Formats: sequence, structure tokens, C-alpha cells
Amino acid sequence: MTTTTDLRAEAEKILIGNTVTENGRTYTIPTHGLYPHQWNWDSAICAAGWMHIDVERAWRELETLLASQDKDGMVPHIAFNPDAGTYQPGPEWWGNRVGGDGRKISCISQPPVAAITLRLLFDLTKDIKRATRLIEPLQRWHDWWLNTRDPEGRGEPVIVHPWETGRDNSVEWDDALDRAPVSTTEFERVDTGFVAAEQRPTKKHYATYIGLIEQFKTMGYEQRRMAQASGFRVNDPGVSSILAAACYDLGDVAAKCGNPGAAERAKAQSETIADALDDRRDSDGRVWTENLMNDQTIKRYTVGLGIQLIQPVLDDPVVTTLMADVLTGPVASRWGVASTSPEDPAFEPVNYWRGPVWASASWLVVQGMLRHGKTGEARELSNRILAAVTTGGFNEYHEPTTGEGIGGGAFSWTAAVTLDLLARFENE
Ligand code: 9WN
Repeated sequence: MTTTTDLRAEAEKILIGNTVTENGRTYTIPTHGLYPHQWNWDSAICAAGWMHIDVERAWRELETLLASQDKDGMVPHIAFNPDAGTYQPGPEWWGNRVGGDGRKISCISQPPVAAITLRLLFDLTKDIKRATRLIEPLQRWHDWWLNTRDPEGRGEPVIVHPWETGRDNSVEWDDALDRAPVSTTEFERVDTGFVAAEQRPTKKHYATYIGLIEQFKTMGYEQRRMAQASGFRVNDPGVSSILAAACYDLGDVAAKCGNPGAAERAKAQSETIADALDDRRDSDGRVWTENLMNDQTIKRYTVGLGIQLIQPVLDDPVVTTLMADVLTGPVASRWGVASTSPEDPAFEPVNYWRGPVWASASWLVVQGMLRHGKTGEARELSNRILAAVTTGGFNEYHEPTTGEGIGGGAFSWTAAVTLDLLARFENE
């Protein structure tokens, strides 16, 4: 029988094993082989795990991530490890762009979870000095989402590539991707050398992921232009809700660090996003993905709905609806929250974001429930996530019916959320 002590020890071992130090920098890679670089929202979630075993490493994780920030404020979805060459598309596909600390970086971002972790870490450590140093880069990143990436002033960022949502081949993007440019360049699929092809995005999806990157090159990777003219443009309520929470949390930390100006500004940004989401909220309480390519609303039940709970200010009936969706409704699973509802015609139980349960995304839903004081429900969901890890292992994702661990193995964010959930709910 696996005890919580065993789980803790195994999770810690994974985070330590996935630690990379190169050129004086330290960070956690998602897993060896498949993803050998620093990923954005992975690192933010890893820091939430590190903080329970080594607060120094948790601070360092966020600091290293933000050091890769681009001149315009964007924090890239990947900061490349110069000592690891296997991942495709590598830096050459992004024009060999260089971030603030000299690492090569990608030219798109990922869900801005970092300020959410900053608040958790600050509340635990009360380290004003270290938090203060992160406020400015986080503020610049949030500004980037809300200015450069919102050319029409909708109050929500324009997502220009499915990878920016972190939920890469989720069914919500199918409609927009059908209109995206398709690359004809020969592309080497390194990923399927590590994970079975049936668990990864299709060849056709990859041709559009690459087609979009090739299109960004023709735009000189100019972010405002990308927001105006990318062949894939959506408003994702998942990213928008995370950004609303991130701004709110940054405001909270800034206030506690004695910076009322930054606090006010960040809280105002959070309200702007909340208003934009409320304006397009359905009468049933949910906000759906907006395909900006044809102004169509995409009504698909995915974990993206549960992630909306992270938004700090929500009316009670909305919280009730979203909680029912994830605990007993269309995306409920005994192992966490299913990435796509089994009732969706495109549901695939082992394919990536088209069905499997992801501990990382499910953890964000737990965080959302806690914000709204729903401790009992959060504990229930936490139990499901921990059951998946106990039954299926520390995998990248789990089959939503059997709990079998699939995708990459010894996965950092799965280990990190295990440590966080054990600390929050099982602290005997
Ligand atoms: C592209 C690292 C990342 C996660 C994403 C997940 C997957 C990458 C890929 O792995 O995406 O960013 O190559 O498939 O979808 O959420 O951040 O773990």
C-alpha cells in the first residue's frame, strides 16, 4: 500500500531528478527526454511544489523563469536549455530569439500562473525582499497580455497559437485550427519517439502548429501583428481567468510589500478582465471560447470550464455551476477533471488534451475552489488527483476511466501538485 510518506518521497525524488543547472541557472524541466527545457506554466506549478520542501528552490524557479523575459515583457512558453538538443521545434524555428538572460526563447507565451504561485510562496515565507524583485517583471508580463496582445481593447488577450493555452490540442481549438495555415515543411516528430503516437497530437495538428510558427516568422515575430493577423486567434476563458487571478494575486503581494501603486494597478487589471468575461458570460453561467477568426462561440465541455473557478470574483450560482461540471457533470472523472467530456464527439480517452485527466489542470481547479471557500469540494477533487497518482503513477496525464498513467513519466508538475495537495489536505 502506498502511504502519503511514500508519495511525498517519490514526488520529491522526481523534482530533484528533473532539476537542471546550466550556466549558473537552476530550474525544473517537465521530464527528461520529451521536454528537456524550461516551460513556463510548468515552472510556475513546480514552484508550488518546491515550496513545501525547499523554499529557496521555489523562489529560484520563479526567478529563473522571469529572467528569460523578452524585451517587450513577454515571458516565453519555452526557455531553451543550451545543453539539450532533442526537442522539436527548437530555437531555430523561433528565429533564434534571445531572452533577457541570454537563453534562446520561443515567441509565444503560456498561461500566466507565476503570480498565483508568487502569492502562495509569499504567504508562506513573507519574504518581502525576494517578492519585491518579482513584482516588476510580472507586472510587465501582465501588461503585455493586456496591451500588446489585446489590440482591440476587449479586456482579454488574443491567443495566437494553441500552445499558448497550455491545452494544446483541446477540442475547443479545432474550429479555428481548421482555418490555420498548414505547413508543408518536413518536420521531425521527436515526441513520438518518447510517447505512443495515439497519446500525442496528430500529424495534421502538428502541420498547423508549425504552419503558424512559419507565419509568425513572416511577421518578424512582432507580437501586436501576431495578435491582429495570426491564422489562429481565440479568446480562451481559461487563460483569461488565470490572468485575472494572476493580476489579483500580484496586487495582493504588492500591497503586502508596501507598494500601493502597483497593488492598485494590478487589481484594476484584474477587474478589467473580470468585466470582459462577465460581459460575454452565457445565461447558464459559463464563459465559452470565442473563435475570433469567425466570431463563433465554441460550446465544448472541457477542463477549461473548471479553470474558470480560479477567477477571484465570481457570483455564487456561477461557482455552483462550474463546480458541478467538474465534480459530477460532463468533465467529472474519479481521477480528477477530464480534459474533454466523454460526451463530446471528438473525445479520445488517451489522446493528450482530448480526454485524459491532467493533475496540473485539475490542481488549478482545486485552487479555484479554495478561493471561493469550497474546502470540502476542493478536498474531494484533491483526493481524486492523489488517487490517480497512487494508481497510475506520476505521469503527465491519466486515462479518465481507468486512471492509467500515460504520456511522459516521472513528470514534474504531477509531483509538484502532489506535494502541494498533501501539504494542504493531508498534513497529519
Ligand atoms: C508544447 C510541457 C508542456 C506543457 C503543455 C503541454 C505540452 C508542449 C508539447 O508540454 O506542450 O508547449 O511539445 O507538446 O501541452 O501544457 O506546458 O510540459
